[in-house]
Amino acid sequence: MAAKTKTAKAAFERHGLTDEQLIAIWRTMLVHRRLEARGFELNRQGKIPFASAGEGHEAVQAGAAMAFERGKDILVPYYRDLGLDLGIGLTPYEVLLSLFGRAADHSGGRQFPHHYASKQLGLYTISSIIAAQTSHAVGAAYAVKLRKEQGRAVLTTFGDGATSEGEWHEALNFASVHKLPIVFLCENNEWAISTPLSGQMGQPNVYKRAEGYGMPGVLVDGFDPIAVYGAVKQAMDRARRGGGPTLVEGKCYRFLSHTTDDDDRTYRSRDEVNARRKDDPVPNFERFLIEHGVLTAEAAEQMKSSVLAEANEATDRAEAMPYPQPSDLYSQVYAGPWEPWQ
Ligand SMILES: Cc1ncc(C[n+]2csc(CCOP(=O)(O)OP(=O)(O)O)c2C)c(N)n1
Ligand SMILES: [Mg+2]
Repeated sequence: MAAKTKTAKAAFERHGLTDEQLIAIWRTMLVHRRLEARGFELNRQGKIPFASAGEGHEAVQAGAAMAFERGKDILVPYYRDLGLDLGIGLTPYEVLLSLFGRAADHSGGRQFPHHYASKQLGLYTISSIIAAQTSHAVGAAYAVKLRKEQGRAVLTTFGDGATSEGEWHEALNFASVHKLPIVFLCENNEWAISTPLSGQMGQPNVYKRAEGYGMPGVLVDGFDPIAVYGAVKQAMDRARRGGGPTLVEGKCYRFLSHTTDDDDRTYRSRDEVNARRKDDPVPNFERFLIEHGVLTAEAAEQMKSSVLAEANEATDRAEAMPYPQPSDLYSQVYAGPWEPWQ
C-alpha cells in the first residue's frame, strides 16, 4: 500500500474564506491574546495604569473583522474590541503607545488606554459611556445613507450589559425606521463587570429583541470565528445593498477580570471560570486548522514565535518614546491656540 504523503483536506463550512484568510484570522486572535496578556503584565509591573481583558472574545472579534471592508466600511467598537481593531489594521505598536500613554499615540497620549481612533482605518473613537457608541454608529450610518455612499456599511459592537441602556434601544429603533446600513454585533460574555446575565435581563437571548425593532436577529457561536464571519458578512452585505440593519449576537465568555482594576474572584467562582476554558477559542481554532490541513503544527509554532517577537519589539519601542509635554495640554483640544485662562 502506498504511503500517505499528504493529509487530505477535510471539508468544512468556510463561507468562502481562503486558507490565507483563515490563517489571518487565527493570527489576529494570537496577537489579540498576546497583547491583552502584555497589558496585564505591564500593569502588574507598575508600568501602565490600566489594561482591559478580552480573553474569550478573540474569535467573535477576529471573525467579524474579516467581514469588514478596509478603506470603505466604518467600525464603531467598544472598549473590549482590541481584536477587532487589530483585525482591521491597528498595529501592536499603536496599541502599546496607547497603553503607555506616550505622545506619539493617536490622541497624543491623553486618551484612556485602549481608546483608539483612526480616520485612515475608518475606526471611530471609543466611548467609555456604555451604549453611547451605538448612537454614534447610527449617526454615521445615517450620514452614509444621506450621502448616498454605495456599498458602505457601519459595524458597531457592544456587550450584553449595554443592551440594558435606553440609548441602545433608541439606536436600534432609529436604524430600523430609517433602514440604515448598519450591523449591531453583541459580544455576549454573560457578565457586565460583576452583574451576571440573569441580573441584567429576563430574556437572555439578545438576538431575539431584533424582532421588536423589525430587523433580522441572528445568533452565532462567538467561539467559532468562521461562523461569526459568515453571520457578520451576510449582515454587512445586506446593509451595503441597502437592505437595512441586522442584530447579530455572538455568545462568548470573559475568562479574565473585567479589567486590571477588577478582581473577579469577588463575584464568580474559579470552578465556573475553569469549566468554561474548554471553549477557549485560541487553542481550539489552532487545533481545528491543523486537523483540517489548513495549517501545519510547525507553521503554528513559527507564527506564535513571530507574534511574541512582534509584541516584544512593539513594547520596547513604545516604552522608549517620550510622554506628552505638560505645555501641550491644550493643543489638539480646541481649534486655534486657545488658552482657557485668557
Ligand atoms: C452609562 C454607563 N454606565 C456604567 C458604566 C460602568 N461600566 C463600565 S463597563 C460596564 C459593564 C458593561 O458590560 P457589557 O456591556 O456586558 O460589556 P463587557 O464589559 O462585559 O464586555 C459598566 C457597567 C459606564 N461606563 N457607562
Ligand atoms: Mg458583558
